[in-house]
Amino acid sequence: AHPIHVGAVDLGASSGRVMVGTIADGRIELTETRRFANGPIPLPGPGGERLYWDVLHLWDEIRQGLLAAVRDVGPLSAVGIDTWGVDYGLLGPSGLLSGQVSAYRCPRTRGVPEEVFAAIPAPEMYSVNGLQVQDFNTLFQLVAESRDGGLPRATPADGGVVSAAGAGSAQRTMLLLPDLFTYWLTGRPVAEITNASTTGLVDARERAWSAPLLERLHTELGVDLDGVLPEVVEAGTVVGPVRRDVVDVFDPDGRPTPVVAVGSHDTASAVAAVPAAGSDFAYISCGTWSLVGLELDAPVLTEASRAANFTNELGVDGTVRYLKNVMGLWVFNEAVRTWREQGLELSYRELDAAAEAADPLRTVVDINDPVFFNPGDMAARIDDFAIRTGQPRPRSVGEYVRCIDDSLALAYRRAMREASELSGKRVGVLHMVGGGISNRLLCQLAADATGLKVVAGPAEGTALGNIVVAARGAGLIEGDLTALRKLVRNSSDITEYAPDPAAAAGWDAAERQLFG
Ligand code: LFR
Repeated sequence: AHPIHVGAVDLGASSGRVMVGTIADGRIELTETRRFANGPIPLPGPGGERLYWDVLHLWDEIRQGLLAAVRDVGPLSAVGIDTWGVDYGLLGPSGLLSGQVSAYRCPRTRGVPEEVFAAIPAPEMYSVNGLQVQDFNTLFQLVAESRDGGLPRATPADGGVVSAAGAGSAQRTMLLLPDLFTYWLTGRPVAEITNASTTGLVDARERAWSAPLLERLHTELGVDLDGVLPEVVEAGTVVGPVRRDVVDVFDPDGRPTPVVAVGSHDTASAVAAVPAAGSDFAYISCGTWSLVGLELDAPVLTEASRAANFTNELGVDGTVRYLKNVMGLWVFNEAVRTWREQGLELSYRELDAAAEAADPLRTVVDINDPVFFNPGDMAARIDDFAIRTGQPRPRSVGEYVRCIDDSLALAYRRAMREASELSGKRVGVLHMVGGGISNRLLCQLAADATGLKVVAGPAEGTALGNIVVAARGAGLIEGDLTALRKLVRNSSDITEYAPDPAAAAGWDAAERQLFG
């Protein structure tokens, strides 16, 4: 049989890439055809700084990457796109992008959740959408957007007439970023469910927009989303052929390549690629964020789950991703960025070696503390945290990195235990996927802190999860999630880490000291 080439566009908050997965002889070989930097761009705004994505640049990189794929590797039999969650573009009545695309760390949503919950109580909301509360959830962004005038606001008092020009929000279409790029490629607007589930507007049980929630948003907050949200599709749906006048990408028969709505939330693609054989696994998707959790058949919508801020995001093939956002390597990346600005040029390898040599658990912070959310000097914030909690400040770059790694592992330990308790699911093994697994110390610490065997790999989990779902959606391969995972496993470098039983007491003590 001829090898099958599948294009995967995978955009992260700090970098993007276009990959080709070549499927042959029961395994997938990856070729990267383009890699580029990404990051939020600050602009001055009313009351402070705003953060935006340069989507036109991203779009151009996607086009170049896909053209390079066909040119350098071969015709593509399918294409899938995934990005981080929650962010979106709005189309105007003619289908053109209207306005800029805000980045999820933009402070415009500060205070918005509180305002929303004053009108729609948080427990009521969680019982429907099962979503963790983060300022950046699309729902909160839309409230901020309508306040800024980007989404015309309908007040109940004026009967839904929203502006002098009469351009109501009904004339906007909201497309999450992967759906926006898919729209530009195919001309068809859809909302792929895994990413739609990060908006806060989806009924987690029904896997559809929640009509009652939309109604409440309209009547209580004047945010009218009637007609704004596109048709929901499950992951694996062929959205349509690529428009060759837009990007000349074609399959081996010379026909335009089908674009498949894959698990378009990057975390959904990463979880689809967890190379688990059984079902008693937990996972950590390690990138800018660490997403820590379990795969379930049904959402957990209990009050205890809400109080612990666990999320029920939706996965491929009817699954639920029951997980917690842990601040992740963002803190490390920002620390390194600051050190480089200060003239300190150290490679990741040197930094990891220095962390490995440092004393364990000397300084530990609550890595999920909001002080670590915004861009900036992380070492200074660690110092503040240490002083505030009566701990010694790190004395060297190695000690700072060790503090970040130890603190991440401690957060993994807590999230893992909570996920298991709240869902009632027993966990036997911990899979780690994503670029962060190149940090071997972090993998070992995750094993030690959780007491679980860690199976690390693949590093390119998101791209592989994208590729297998795209390939199956286009009818190129068959099989359930277990079969797809086997294909991923056959294609990946996997490293196992055994927990060190002697380490357990130290983690108990660190947790007690920090969290009581
Ligand atoms: C990871 C991720 C997380 C989401 C955050 C913001 O890249 O998609 O799952 O909570 O980014 O979208």
